[in-house]
Amino acid sequence: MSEPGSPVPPTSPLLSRVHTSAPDTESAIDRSIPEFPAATPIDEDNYFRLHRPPPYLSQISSDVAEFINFHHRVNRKVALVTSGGTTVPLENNTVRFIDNFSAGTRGATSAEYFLEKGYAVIFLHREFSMLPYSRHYSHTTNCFLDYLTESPDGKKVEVDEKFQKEMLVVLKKYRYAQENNLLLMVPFTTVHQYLFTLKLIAQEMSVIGYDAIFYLAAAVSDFFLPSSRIPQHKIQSKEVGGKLVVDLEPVPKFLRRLVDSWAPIAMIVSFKLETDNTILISKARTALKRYNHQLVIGNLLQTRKKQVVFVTAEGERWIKLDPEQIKENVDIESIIVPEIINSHNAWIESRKRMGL
Ligand code: 9Z3
Repeated sequence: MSEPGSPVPPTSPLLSRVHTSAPDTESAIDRSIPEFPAATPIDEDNYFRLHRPPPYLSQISSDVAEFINFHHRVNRKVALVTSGGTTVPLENNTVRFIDNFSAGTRGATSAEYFLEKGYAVIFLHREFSMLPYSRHYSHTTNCFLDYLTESPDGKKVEVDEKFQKEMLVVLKKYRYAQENNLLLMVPFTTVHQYLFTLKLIAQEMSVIGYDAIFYLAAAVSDFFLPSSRIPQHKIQSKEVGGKLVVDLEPVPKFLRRLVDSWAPIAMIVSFKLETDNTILISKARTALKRYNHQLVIGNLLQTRKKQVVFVTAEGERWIKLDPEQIKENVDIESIIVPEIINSHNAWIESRKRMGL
């Protein structure tokens, strides 16, 4: 959360005041089509057998195992926070790819609140999307140079007096997380890398059982181009007759495999994104039933920073920022995450009672 009434950096004259990241809502995709079925063990076997794992996966595996063991020894709970959009490459030597809008704000902000509440966080994020702590100064419409000034003697760079207080708070939290090995950054870019890495991390995390929470905020593509059909080199316009027709396959819905097989004792929270408010709750409820996990958080593209709806087996509950909180720039994640941590504690108690 930004400090209430904290100074707003001037928009650099070099940056445009026009924002291009939000397209015309009239052109939003109609997602009222039925959901794809949950992935079966056969779908899982096919996908992970027919696609080559990313070459760096063993490096990630040892980093994750070390991180989990480190926190397991002191009984610290671990949150896997996924964040940002996945790409769908159209060529192996990728010039063109399909992407989505997600900047990773939800994930990066939520990770900060999990850390604040004493969790260790594995941050599975789209490379170059928002990161916990640095998000306060990156990806904004303000240039980071606007936070800086020259020292009076003109020999050094200093943080502008106006931003000292707020930046010091962020810096201390960042350093604390770093020095105590509380935050492990794991990147992905493509949907394929995301899926391989999610499965790997889930399996590594199984040693901590119910002390693990999965907070799946990444915007994962619903469609992809299987490796058997990806051309090796840049698609040549003359070869496709001047028209590019993209024929994508549905991405298997591995959330069910996560719940049933990869992390069966952990608490799992997924997000459901829609653009049409009339279908949000029913789609979230369908996802909850289909994947059989603990919580779906529904949100609309247009209002996701101000309101979300928690959908559980017991019912649904909205969390909405009030006008005062909106004015004060309260992060909605500062409300979402503590609520989830309460549910996680209840989840742990219920698992213990079952003797798990
Ligand atoms: C979300 O719904 C996230 O809240 C947002 C956050 C992606 C909207 P930003 O990065 O946006 O802060 O700009 N994430 C999940 C979206 C998703 O792909 N869900 C799947 C689905 O809807 C289910 S796992 O089918």
